[in-house]
Amino acid sequence: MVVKNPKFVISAVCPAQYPDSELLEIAFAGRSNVGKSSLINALVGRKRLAYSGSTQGMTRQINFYNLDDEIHFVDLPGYGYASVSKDQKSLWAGVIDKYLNVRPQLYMVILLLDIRHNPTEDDKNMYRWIQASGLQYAVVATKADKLSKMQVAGRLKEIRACLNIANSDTMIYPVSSEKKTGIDRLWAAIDEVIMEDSEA
Ligand SMILES: Nc1nc2c(ncn2[C@@H]2O[C@H](COP(=O)(O)OP(=O)(O)OP(=O)(O)O)[C@@H](O)[C@H]2O)c(=O)[nH]1
Ligand SMILES: [Mg+2]
Repeated sequence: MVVKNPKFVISAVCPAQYPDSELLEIAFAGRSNVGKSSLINALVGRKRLAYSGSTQGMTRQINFYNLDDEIHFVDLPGYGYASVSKDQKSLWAGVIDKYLNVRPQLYMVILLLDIRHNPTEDDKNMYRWIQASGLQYAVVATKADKLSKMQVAGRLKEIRACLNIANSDTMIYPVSSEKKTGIDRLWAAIDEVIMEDSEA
């Protein structure tokens, strides 16, 4: 979709604070610093709608964005952020798990992986959870601008192997929020999923 008017709705940590709305939600999940907020900005064509930055743990709450009253984008806090206390970590994990498990509006999860690194145990768990959930999903490899085209192909292969993704089924979409590459292709994939739903 071409987003005309993306708007921040609310930051939430518990279900009572989630927006009271029937709009379907697409959530962005992934490790801290992987580029979730930057990808949301790239997809909606705004520089600073979602709060992003080089300090890990920029997004500490669940941020909801309304896209033209058609859909909500949901920016989740990152998991696996090393430099916080154990208590803080389990608090954030709780915020993410709660959202994923109780929100009927949740329709699709975009799982982000840094193209330069192999998926961590947290990533693998998240991928397995998404698959088991029956939700729609897409896997995205971020920061593709940091590698050459040749390297991108090699890394995608490696990531597929780590996640046990057989060649034909799931696509992994390489993107660069910085250079805006792969964004149109990811939108096409999202649109296809939304379209399927409205036809069903
Ligand atoms: N080179 C490059 N840097 C990127 C890209 N996407 C994000 N970054 C950088 O990576 C850092 C983290 O980006 P964020 O979008 O804040 O990451 P996040 O996943 O939202 O992080 P948390 O909110 O901490 O979970 C920032 O310094 C971004 O500028 C990209 O496509 N290319
Ligand atoms: Mg963020």
